[in-house]
Amino acid sequence: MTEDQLLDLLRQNQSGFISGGEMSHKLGISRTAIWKHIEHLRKLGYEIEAQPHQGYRLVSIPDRLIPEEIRFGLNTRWMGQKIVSYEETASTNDVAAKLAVQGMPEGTVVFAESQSKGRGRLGRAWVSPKGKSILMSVIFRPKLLPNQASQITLMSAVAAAKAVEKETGITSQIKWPNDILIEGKKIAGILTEMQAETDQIRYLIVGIGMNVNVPKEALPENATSIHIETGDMGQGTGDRIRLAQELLRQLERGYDLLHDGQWETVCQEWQERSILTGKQVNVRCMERQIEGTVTGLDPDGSLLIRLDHGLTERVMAGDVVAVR
Ligand code: BT5
Repeated sequence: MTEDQLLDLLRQNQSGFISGGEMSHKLGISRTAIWKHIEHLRKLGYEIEAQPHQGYRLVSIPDRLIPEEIRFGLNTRWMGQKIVSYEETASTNDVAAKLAVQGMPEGTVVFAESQSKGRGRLGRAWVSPKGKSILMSVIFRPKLLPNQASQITLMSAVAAAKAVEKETGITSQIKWPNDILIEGKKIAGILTEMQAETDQIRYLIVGIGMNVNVPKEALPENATSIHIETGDMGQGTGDRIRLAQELLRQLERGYDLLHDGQWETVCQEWQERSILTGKQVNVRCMERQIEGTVTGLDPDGSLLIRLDHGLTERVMAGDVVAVR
């Protein structure tokens, strides 16, 4: 894409200026076309200085999850080949579902700077002040049975935890099924939604909300953000972008593992981070409360709970309401 190439030229010459003539020659487009692209990039939030007789210089990039920035240095094979981004939308999961119905491929990603109806499970709200979080949804078309879909949620939880670890050095934990925690406080949540027939998943959307630069006062109790945890990190332009890119790389890796039949590897990475394994828990599952000790994960992604009288129960979905 010409605009990406133009941005690359600006990036390569960031310490000085590059003339309109040189860019026009290298990209094979007119100087007027160059100027139009520069104007478009400025509208996206790129600060580009222009000097007569010298040309253009990239001063700063926008702190926005836009395709131009996510694509740069992403290095994935199939994840994020198509990226759509919004300043505001109701819910990125809804946009992704619409795109999936229209036939968009696996790995299509939707980002938003804010959501007017961001949601968690069971109609709960997801809070996100504008431009401070990662709000994204990914389209998958897994060759799994609908009752194995939680494998994807758990894989995504591992991906989110690993991305946080890699980019910030902070250890995070996973609370089944979909919470990522730092020191017991929620930093990210995952909402998996799908369209399926009895024996086939048509598409599955993984929505991830991650608090990056969100201040404490904008979050519910028991929540935290990368900025709160690290103090200095998460401030600068680019951190959300780097985190989002790592998240996409980890999702690609995890999904490939599942695709290659390596659930055991994903499961092990999950167990290493699970705060529930070995704990006495109380799980609310539909109308029931189940109490017992968490022993691990079933290959379909269910939580295995050994009840006090010795039998093991598999819990497909629910909320852990108490941990001891
Ligand atoms: C979740 O639900 O944790 C899944 C959240 C998924 C959000 C993403 S954002 C992109 C995509 N588009 C959407 O519309 N959704 C997805 P659940 O386990 O039900 O947790 C919801 C609960 O987490 C709420 O009831 C609050 O208590 C808490 N919560 C809300 N906003 C939060 C935040 N920013 N950080 C931490 N906790 C939050």
